Amino acid sequence: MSQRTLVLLKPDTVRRGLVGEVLRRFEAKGLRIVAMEHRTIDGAKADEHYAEHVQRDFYPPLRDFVTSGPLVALVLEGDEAIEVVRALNGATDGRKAAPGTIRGDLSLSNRENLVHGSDSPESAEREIAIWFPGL
Ligand code: RTP
Ligand code: MG
Repeated sequence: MSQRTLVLLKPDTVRRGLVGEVLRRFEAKGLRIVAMEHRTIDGAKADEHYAEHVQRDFYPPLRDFVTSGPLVALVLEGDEAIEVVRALNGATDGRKAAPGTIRGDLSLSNRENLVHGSDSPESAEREIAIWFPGL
């Protein structure tokens, strides 16, 4: 079933010059970019996006990180896009993510792990409305 999912290329991806490399992997897989924006977010936007994590111990440094510079937000569309993107992204911790995944190949960090992908249809709907209202 065709789905849409919200993807972030986090500030480490932009800083490290890996936007093209990461987008290439999504496009090569067959996912279509239906919206994309380069922007820097403030703390309030980070809190909205990471509503499920704002009370966690790891959130303050995560908030600093995602607001530390420009990121690229996009919506990808395709068959089972939510699960497919999370499989391409790999496990959260780049040190443990499998080789062949974006994080497994390109990240050595549990925080600076390059990408975000919605984790369910409900999350995708909520996150797309936050980042691309009206889409
Ligand atoms: P994402 O939401 O970014 O796609 O990543 P995920 O589902 O694999 O991981 P999640 O549990 O939702 O965590 C969100 C982001 O928070 C940072 N994080 N830091 N213990 C820590 O220091 C820690 N745990 C998670 C990561 O940037 C993770 O992607
Ligand atoms: Mg998550």
